[in-house]
Amino acid sequence: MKNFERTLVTCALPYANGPVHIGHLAGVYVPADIYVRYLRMRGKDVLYVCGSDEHGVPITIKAKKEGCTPQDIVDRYHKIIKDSFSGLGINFDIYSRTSSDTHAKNASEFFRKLYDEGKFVEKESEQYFDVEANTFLADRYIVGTCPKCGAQGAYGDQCEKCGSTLSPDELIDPKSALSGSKPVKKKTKHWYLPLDKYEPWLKEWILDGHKEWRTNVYGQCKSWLDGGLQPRAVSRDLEWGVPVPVEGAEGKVLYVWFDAPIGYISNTMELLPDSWEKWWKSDDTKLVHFIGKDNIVFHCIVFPSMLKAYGDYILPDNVPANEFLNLEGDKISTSRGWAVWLQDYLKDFPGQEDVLRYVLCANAPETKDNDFSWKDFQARNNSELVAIFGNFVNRAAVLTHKYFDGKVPADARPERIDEETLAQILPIKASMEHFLENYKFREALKEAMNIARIGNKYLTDTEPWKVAKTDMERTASILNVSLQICADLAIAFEPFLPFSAEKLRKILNVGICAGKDYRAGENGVSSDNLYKAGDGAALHTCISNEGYETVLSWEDLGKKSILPEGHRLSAAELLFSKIEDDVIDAQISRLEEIRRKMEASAASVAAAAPQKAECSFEDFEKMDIRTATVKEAERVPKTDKLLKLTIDTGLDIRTIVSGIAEYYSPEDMLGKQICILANLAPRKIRGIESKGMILMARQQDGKMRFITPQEVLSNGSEIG
Ligand code: B3M
Ligand code: ZN
Repeated sequence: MKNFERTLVTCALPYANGPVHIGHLAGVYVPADIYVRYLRMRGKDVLYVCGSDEHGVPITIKAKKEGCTPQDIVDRYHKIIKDSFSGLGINFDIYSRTSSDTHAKNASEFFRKLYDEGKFVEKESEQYFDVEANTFLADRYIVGTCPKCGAQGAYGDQCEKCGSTLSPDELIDPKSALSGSKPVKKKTKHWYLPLDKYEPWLKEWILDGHKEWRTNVYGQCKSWLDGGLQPRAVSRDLEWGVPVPVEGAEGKVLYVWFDAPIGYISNTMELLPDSWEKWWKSDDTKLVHFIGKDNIVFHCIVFPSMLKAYGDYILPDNVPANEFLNLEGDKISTSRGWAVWLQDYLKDFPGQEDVLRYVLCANAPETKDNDFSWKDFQARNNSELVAIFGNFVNRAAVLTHKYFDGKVPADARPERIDEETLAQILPIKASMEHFLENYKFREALKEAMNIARIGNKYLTDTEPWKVAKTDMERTASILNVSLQICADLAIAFEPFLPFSAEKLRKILNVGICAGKDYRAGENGVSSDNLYKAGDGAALHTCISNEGYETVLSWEDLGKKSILPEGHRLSAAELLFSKIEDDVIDAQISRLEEIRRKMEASAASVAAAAPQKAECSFEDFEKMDIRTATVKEAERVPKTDKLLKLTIDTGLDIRTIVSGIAEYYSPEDMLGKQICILANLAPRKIRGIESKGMILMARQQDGKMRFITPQEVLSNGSEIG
């Protein structure tokens, strides 16, 4: 393995069209944060870059819906997302945005260089155009019936109901989402990145060169590459985005998936205008992209091809993409509200940020989709964090205060069990390092938790509260060992549970070497100076150790006597608190409410009969639909279903036989105004000539109801 001098960690840029939820966190941000914190503890030079992805059609659609500008939308969500990340202890060195000037400049320059060097292919194609709105329609702007599941409101690129990937041409009865009109095909010109040309190189680079990538990532790349790559359009006919910097490209912008990954570079430039290049253009930099599985193709195939086309950029060393996290057994869906939003969590569980970090890492969908459930959340908190980790630390600290005045007692009378216990920790350190460096964060967390288990068991086995009655020297040793294990926990959990690790350090009265970061401003983690653009390549200490005599470091983990004899502790404090049933029940009932709504809407979509084949306006005009009034009504003898109705149609008085006796009695119909198809060819039913048909609506439960005008109209009024 190559020894890199520095590591550049990027996290997928969240779309600024909605807040961040637990799926995003488990997939991308929690693992990235653990990785960065760990590397920094090991003294590595790490830059941690993210920002909002502020272009793309969903943002413009949302703006239209809300009657505001796309800029209003991204301003709103950029702030929400940025604040909620920092609320969870995710402190990027920079969290900028793709609507920034730096980015517009950088992304255009990137495109322009490739354009000038002839790296694109120009192609004309036919695309849907909305004549009423006078604009080309991005795939997202075309809605229609899904050819796969029959759901209405499927988008030109995807059906959200069944998840199928679609192309606008496949939609049944396509309509413009802008005007509702039927779009027409029109010629337009775009620039394409000829991915096919990069295919041999990609095969060598990924399939031969990166066999160590996660199976899901490698597998997806392989299937794309085996399937053969096609040129990809890198421009769109849209107004919102980075304008295509080429003459004659009015009304065209860079495709969001072309500009967004360049955003990683732009944000680095913004933070470190003088030294950004060493992060992106030096072989000594290890580039790691944290993303969700739906972004694999863009980060493993498209963006690397762009970087390769440009030249002198480095390529990712790894792309540890996670699978998806489900919620209570169902796919997270932002449009349906089936999600747990970070901002809500932070409000509902103040002081319990780490519980979410813990549960999302413990259940991280690293190798397969995984599930988040509130019951599991509660169980992990109550029976792991509280009962094992918190309980151990609390017992050790409280007993030290009780028997030894809050000072680390001397290891006065060691026994074999002490050594055996402590000896288990050093191998844990090694295996945590192995797991963390190989992006296996769940396993690493399990190992950290094992330290707490070891501590808990040690106390249960040695029972210092009993020994203290007869043997203070032995009690001193037991607590000394226990406190060393507490210090191990403060080190091991720093990457995973930074808030609790900090609490624990306060109890133990120690600092920690948490490394350096590139945030501007003074030391410390006050949220105000986070994310500000840096004033040069200033390197800061993540955590201030001022005032501490003892400062822990990763290298101390598993060592004997991390805390020296006589070291004074601060007051004991509970690290975690129990989460009661009513708190969990409130979350569950919120979700049940959403589930009820989802099911109701799913049922209505499923039950609505599919639309019939298209008819022409002329077809429609042939039908003479009129208002009429029922003058007489009687059952047709020997039938269950038929009523014979005498009708005043305004044209004549006539007879219609109708199959509505199941739903209406003759009395129900008498005097009612109805709608009829007047010119239906006459038919004999049970020997009675029926002239016309009564218009009925068949509901989703199968029941029929006649159609009546909202107010009484004159009979014979034409409907159409
Ligand atoms: N905004 C997509 C997503 O959140 C996208 C990531 C861009 S990373 C350059 O799934
Ligand atoms: Zn569908």
